[in-house]
Amino acid sequence: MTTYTANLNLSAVADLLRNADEPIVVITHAKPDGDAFGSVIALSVALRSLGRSVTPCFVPPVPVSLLGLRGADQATIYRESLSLPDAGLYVILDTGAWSQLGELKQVIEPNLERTLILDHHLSGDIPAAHRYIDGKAAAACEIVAELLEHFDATTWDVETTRTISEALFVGIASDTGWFRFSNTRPRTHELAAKLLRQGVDQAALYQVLEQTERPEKLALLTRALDSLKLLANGQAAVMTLNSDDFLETGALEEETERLIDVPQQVGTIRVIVLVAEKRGNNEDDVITRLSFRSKPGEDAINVAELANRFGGGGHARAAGAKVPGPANEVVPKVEQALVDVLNHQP
Ligand SMILES: [Mn+2]
Repeated sequence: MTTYTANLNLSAVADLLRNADEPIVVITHAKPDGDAFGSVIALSVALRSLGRSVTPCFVPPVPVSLLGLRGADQATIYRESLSLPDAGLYVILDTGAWSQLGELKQVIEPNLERTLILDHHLSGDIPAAHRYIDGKAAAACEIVAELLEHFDATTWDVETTRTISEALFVGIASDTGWFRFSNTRPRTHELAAKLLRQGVDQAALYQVLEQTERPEKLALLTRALDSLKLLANGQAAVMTLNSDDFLETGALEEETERLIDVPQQVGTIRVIVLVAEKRGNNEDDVITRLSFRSKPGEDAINVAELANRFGGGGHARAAGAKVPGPANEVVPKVEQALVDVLNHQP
C-alpha cells in the first residue's frame, strides 16, 4: 500500500462493528503501551456491552502497571500454544505496521479482507480492507472515544462506564506524556475533561502508571546516561544500551520506557535516539531497537523520516525502528544519519 489513509468514516466503522460476524478479535501492537492497552480495552468493553462477542488479545510483554488497571482481566495474553478464534472481523488498534504485530502477523495475513485498522500513525503497511486513519489524533484512544459516540452509552452500567473512561484516559495521558507533547490538541483536553467528569481519578492513575517502577529501572537509567553521546554541537543525543546492560542490571526490555525523555532537559538537544540491543538464544539472533524523539518547533526534525531510513516509522516527534544486528554495527549508521539530517537543516 503506497498510501496509508482512511477508506471509511467513523459512522461506517460503527456499522461494521455492529454488523460483523462474530467473534470480533481486537488486537494491537506487541508490547502494548498505555494507548494500545486503553484503546483495546475501551473498544472491547463497549462492544461487549452491545452484546457482541469480543476477544481482546495482547502480545507480551505487557507492562505490569497496565495489568493492574480496570478491564485488564478481560483480555487474553497471547502465547504460542494459543489459537485465536476464527473471527468475523479482526480489529487492529494503534498500529498499521506488520513489523509491530509480532506473532499475530500470521493471524492477520490470510484475513486482510476481514480486518479493520483504527490508527493515528502516519505510516503503515498492512493493506487491511477497512481503514480509519487520523494522523491528527493524539492517541488511538481519541479515535475510539469519537467512535463510541456512535454507540448508545446510556445502556452502559456504572462499571462499564468506569472501565471505558479509565482506559481512554490512560491512552491519551500516556501518548501525550500527560498532556505535554505537541500532539496534545484542544480536543484531547476536552476528552480528558469529559473523562474526569465521569469519575476518572487522574492522580491515582498517575501513581499507578508512572510511580511504580523497580529499582532495576534506575540502574538502567544510569547505564543509559553513562552511554550518552552528543553530536553536532549538542543538537543530537544518542544513548546506547547493550544486551549486557540488561543482563547486569536485571532490567527488562520494557523498562527502557521514558528513558529517552531525560536528555530533553538540555537546551541544545533537538533530537534523541535511544538504542537498545536484544540478544536471543542463538549467536546470530540479535536485533537493535531504535527509539527516536525530537523537540517541536519551526525547524523540528521529522523522526518518522529518520526511522524510515532504518525500516521503521511512527510520528513526526516520536518514532521507532528495529534493525537486525548488534548495536555496535547499528550505532555508527544512526550517528551518520543524525549528522546528515542536522547538516541539511538551518
Ligand atoms: Mn498511540
